[in-house]
Amino acid sequence: MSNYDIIELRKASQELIEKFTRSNQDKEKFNVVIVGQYNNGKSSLCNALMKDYSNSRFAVSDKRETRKIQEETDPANGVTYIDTPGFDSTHEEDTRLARDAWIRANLIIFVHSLRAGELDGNEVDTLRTLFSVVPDLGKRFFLVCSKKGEIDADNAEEIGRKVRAQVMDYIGGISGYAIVDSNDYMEGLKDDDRDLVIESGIDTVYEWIANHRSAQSVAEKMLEEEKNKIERMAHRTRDNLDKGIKNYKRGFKDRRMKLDTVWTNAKPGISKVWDLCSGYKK
Ligand SMILES: Nc1nc2c(ncn2[C@@H]2O[C@H](COP(=O)(O)OP(=O)(O)OP(=O)(O)O)[C@@H](O)[C@H]2O)c(=O)[nH]1
Ligand SMILES: [Mg+2]
Repeated sequence: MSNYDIIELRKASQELIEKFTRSNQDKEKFNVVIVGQYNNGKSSLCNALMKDYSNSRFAVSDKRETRKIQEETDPANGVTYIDTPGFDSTHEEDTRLARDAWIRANLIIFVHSLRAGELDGNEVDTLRTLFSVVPDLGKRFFLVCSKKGEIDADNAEEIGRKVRAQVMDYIGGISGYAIVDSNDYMEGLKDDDRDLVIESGIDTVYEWIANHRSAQSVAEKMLEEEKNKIERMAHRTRDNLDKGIKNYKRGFKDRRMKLDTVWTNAKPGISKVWDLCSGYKK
């Protein structure tokens, strides 16, 4: 019992230390991970949030563009935006890379293009996986419906409502939602057009990030859960050891008492034999 417990405990503690060392690399960072189907406007959103009017810090293109994780920290607020490759079932390596980034997230922004209508199968699969992997997903999840300027306003509201309901179905509650247009936002900033900036909806995303700066990262949350598991394991092992020692002591006392009884019973006989032997010797 105890040997097995101790080996398991040592293994679990070692794994915890390794994970802690890895997650510690992000200790000073506040990571906002941008997730979504390719071409839905993830990199454009990152540029908008960085106020990069040249729209070039994160590469933007009409073809499948972001192939590896890119991260940039905004010196204005210390937020690091992590742009991930767009997922789909034919690019498994990209999907794996994107998932590596999830673990580092404090907050997750899921980008869906209004032009695509409702969520497709890949997006649904991703939401389901996110939900199964990321603790407290709803609390750190923001849904962005992008490319607002590309369809008429009523239609945008209608699609947005449906997509939001779909997301809620798959992951439960979500923490924030906005219909945005990153291009309009950058345009508005460049031209000093305050109305366009407000209409673009990007300020809602900023505010949400600012209001959630105390969010623990996924890695930290996972470590905390594992630490609690190991603590419970350690308590169980200690209790088992205590029980073992108690049983051993009780057994020792029983054996001692048995020996005393044997000795008491055998003593007269032994004395007799001793006396006989002594007589014989004389
Ligand atoms: N009108 C409009 N176009 C947008 C918006 N966001 C992105 N686009 C356009 O959509 C295309 C794809 O944008 P990206 O930002 O590169 O999309 P992505 O999700 O990063 O794509 P991948 O890196 O391939 O996964 C580009 O032509 C952008 O200019 C938006 O909010 N409004
Ligand atoms: Mg991209």
